[in-house]
Amino acid sequence: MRTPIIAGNWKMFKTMAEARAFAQEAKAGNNTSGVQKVICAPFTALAALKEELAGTDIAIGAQNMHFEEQGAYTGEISASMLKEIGVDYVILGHSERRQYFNETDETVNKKVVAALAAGLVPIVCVGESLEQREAGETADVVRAQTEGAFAGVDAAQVADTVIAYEPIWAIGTGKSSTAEDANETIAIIRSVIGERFGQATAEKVRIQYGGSVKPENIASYMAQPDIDGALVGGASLVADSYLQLVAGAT
Ligand code: G2H
Repeated sequence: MRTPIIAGNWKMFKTMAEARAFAQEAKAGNNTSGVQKVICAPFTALAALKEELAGTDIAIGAQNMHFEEQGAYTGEISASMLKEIGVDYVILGHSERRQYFNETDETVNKKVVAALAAGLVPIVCVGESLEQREAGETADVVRAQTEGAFAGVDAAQVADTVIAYEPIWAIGTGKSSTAEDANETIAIIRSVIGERFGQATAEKVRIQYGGSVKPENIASYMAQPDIDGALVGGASLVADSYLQLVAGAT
């Protein structure tokens, strides 16, 4: 059995003070077990969030990192810098980064390799655009992104990563994919992992759905056999809402 994982993706929201306030509320109401909880915050809020969440089972994650260990890369952050402040997860290849910051399957792959080498768990995002979906290309797109992201990675390491299937047309739009459609694509991603890395890896790797997930619809996704949790943007910004999502994942 795979432990469900509910990861908040705060994107470019919340100051350090706001992150502390969230953490205090989340800590006070955190009474669901059996779900892995992660908050992926902006870099500037990570240390404060870690401090506030010390002693809880809520882990912290970053939303990006550079693939090099160090160097003349102005404005960038490395995996070991994240690890040093207690970060355990890192979102890689989110569609917003692919769209606005020129991330490619190749850079995502380099980041996956670097994150794993530093002991971070990558949350690798894949997903098709509306145009690709309408052209019937969903399976090909998620296959290429999945194979690209994990090229050259050991099966044992792939098994411990998290994949987030986020159809681009469902992100922040209020238009969520139906649970059945999301499950169908997630099953394709799982079969790609199986072909490349073996059945045991496919059964172990956790695959989340992401895109307009809310407390009201989380249960429908969790009822699907291949969906192991959610990567949640907007609805993860309020502590009570995040905790409802966690409760809905059990
Ligand atoms: C998709 C998701 C979080 P939202 O990007 O990764 O955001 O839940 O706001 O659609």
